[in-house]
Amino acid sequence: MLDLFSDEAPWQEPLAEGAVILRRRARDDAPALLAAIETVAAQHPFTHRITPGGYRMSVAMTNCGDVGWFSDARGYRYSEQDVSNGQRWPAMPPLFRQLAQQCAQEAGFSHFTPDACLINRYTPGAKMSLHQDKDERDLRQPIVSVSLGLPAIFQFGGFARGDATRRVLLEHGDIVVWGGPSRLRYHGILPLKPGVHPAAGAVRYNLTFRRAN
Ligand code: MD3
Ligand code: FE
Repeated sequence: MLDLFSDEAPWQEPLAEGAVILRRRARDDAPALLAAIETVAAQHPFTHRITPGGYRMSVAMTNCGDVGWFSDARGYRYSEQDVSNGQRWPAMPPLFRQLAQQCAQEAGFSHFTPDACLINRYTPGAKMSLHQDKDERDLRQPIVSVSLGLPAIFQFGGFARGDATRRVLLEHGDIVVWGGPSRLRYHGILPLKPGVHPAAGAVRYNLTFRRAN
């Protein structure tokens, strides 16, 4: 007999060629992921970077792994050091690497070994304008993104900035794997709505696992 009340998470939702949402895939790992974010942030606090155009980003960022992504007046790039203090980024927690690798595999990318994890923190009103991720050396490698805390409306478009966009709600525990042709799609996050999430508080976190070098 069909049990309508069974716990069926996680489930997969294909988005586009090479892109799939693993809904609630990180739900059970969320407490450990949030604790690991705290540990990373205790060593390398979240900061609001300045774009090459001179604007302060509304999203606060930190990193872990061999290299970290940031921007300043000189441009967008990966670096082995946090330029604000000259220190190396904290090592990527084994749970982070294992989860990203496992999810890439579930989405059909079997040799993904991330060397960078960008951690974004959104507070109400924070947003990320439409952009492409193309600072990584090998664009055949996917990006794995993990959403935690408050829900956000994710926008994804085509291969030119002006292409039509679709809106997708990303919620606590959702993981998206972006590879193949979808790797170069324009994407962004609409301004975060205020709220309080029981596990994360009044914020949204997004982890993106990347192969930068
Ligand atoms: C589609 N972060 O850090 S995650 C980013 O929620 C970024 O913080 C957003 O875009 C966030 O660069 C979106 C979903 C995502 C991540 C990487 C992608 C979608 C992507 C790379 C290519 C295409
Ligand atoms: Fe991005």
